[in-house]
Amino acid sequence: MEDDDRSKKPRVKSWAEPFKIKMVEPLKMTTRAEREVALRDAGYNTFLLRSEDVYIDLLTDSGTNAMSDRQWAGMMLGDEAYAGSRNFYHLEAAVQEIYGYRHLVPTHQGRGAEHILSKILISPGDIVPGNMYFTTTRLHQELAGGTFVDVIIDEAHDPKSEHPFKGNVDLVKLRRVIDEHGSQKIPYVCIATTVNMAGGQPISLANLREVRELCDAHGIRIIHDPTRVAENAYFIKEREPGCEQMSIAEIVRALCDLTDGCTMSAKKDALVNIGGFLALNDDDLFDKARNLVVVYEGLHTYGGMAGRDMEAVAIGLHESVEFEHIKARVGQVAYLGHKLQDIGVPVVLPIGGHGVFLDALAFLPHLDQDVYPAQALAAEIYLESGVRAMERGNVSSGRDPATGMNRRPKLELVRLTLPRRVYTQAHMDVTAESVAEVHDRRASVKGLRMVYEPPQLRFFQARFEPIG
Ligand code: P71
Repeated sequence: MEDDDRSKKPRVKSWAEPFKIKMVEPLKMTTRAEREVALRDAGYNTFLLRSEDVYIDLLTDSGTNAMSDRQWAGMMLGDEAYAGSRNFYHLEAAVQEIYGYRHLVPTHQGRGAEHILSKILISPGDIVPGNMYFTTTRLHQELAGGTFVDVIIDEAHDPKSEHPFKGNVDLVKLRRVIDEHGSQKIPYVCIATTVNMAGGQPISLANLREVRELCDAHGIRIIHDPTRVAENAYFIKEREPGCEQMSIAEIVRALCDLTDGCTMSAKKDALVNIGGFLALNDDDLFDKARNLVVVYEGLHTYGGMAGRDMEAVAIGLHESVEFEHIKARVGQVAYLGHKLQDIGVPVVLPIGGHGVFLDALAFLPHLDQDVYPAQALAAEIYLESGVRAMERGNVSSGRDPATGMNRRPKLELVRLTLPRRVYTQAHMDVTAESVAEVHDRRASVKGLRMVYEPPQLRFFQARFEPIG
């Protein structure tokens, strides 16, 4: 009888990570008193904490991934020749096969590629439209004399909107920018897959096709930021009509094929600890990039990476488009996100590809944006449990160069970012419980005053003091 009952129950189909763990790194537990000292010493900025004082490190998914045994084996095959390293040719072949771009210029990480691209393509007075800013990308555009203009759909700025493709470009906004400034002033449109600052939100293939058509009509290039393109491809497979049967690799290739080149931080999707590249289809641009990379990064066959690093990136790129890998990766983020949502913590919806983003304005409605609620919330979560998160709000957004005022972005977020293949489901449970504890006493969380402010990318080194 009992057996019959059980057989009528719907079966839950569990899934698990497509790997087992071969090497472990012990974590240090700290007391609240130790964390109070560490946080004060760090000026209430989680970027300034020592990693040793952190229990679960969700600061970033950048360079914090666990490499596979195949990648480690590849490291042993590093060809550390100054010129013409074998590993460069492996990486070139991987980029050509997986992304489809013709020419590769290696760089030490993503911002190295952004620097070179911005110097080549942007002239003072130029306009660079994009689907939301990223901190380093926008800074390099500005340093080259350009101005970034946000053309992402409005829903991206609304943490509650459940639009399935919050990374989409608003074609009306883009058309307006082209009409206003003229195509000669627009060296390229910058398209990120997935959009980090919007909460890890994807762009659809259909939308990118429309962007391509519009850009073709005006002779404007599209430069892709594929730093997390595999996560974007997974969301397309799950959500975009007509794409259910496509493989992750096919979707990644389809996205890249709609663009003219890319600046890539290999520290995310490519499952390594360091690396990046610029890839271009145009022969002349490639020539210019190759000339500049030797000035700023290193010879054009290593660009700041060791041979072994390039080998690990080449192997990691192949692993990044494996379905079971990306399903588990995005699935773990969703697990944490839904757990927080169930507790009643305000999170950006839909849950993103690389992390769960807490809505600090909804979490701490008693704090004005100029006392940095997201910074204060990240500090409080660390204090609670040793979980390290990252501010992605008013501090990250910086000051408007024209007015000198804080930009006060619509999104005031704390990012709980998951390194790939590093933490377990139990770590996610502990994280959710820690955030829930802070949520219970949220009314007592106080704001912060900035007491040291660097002129550029201030979030990295800024220091704060509690108010009151
Ligand atoms: C992230 C990072 C690393 C980071 C960078 C700046 C501030 C805080 C943390 C880096 C990206 C990225 C995208 C979409 C280019 C870069 C730069 N992200 N594009 O999210 O997300 O790459 O770090 O290799 O130079 O923690 P780089």
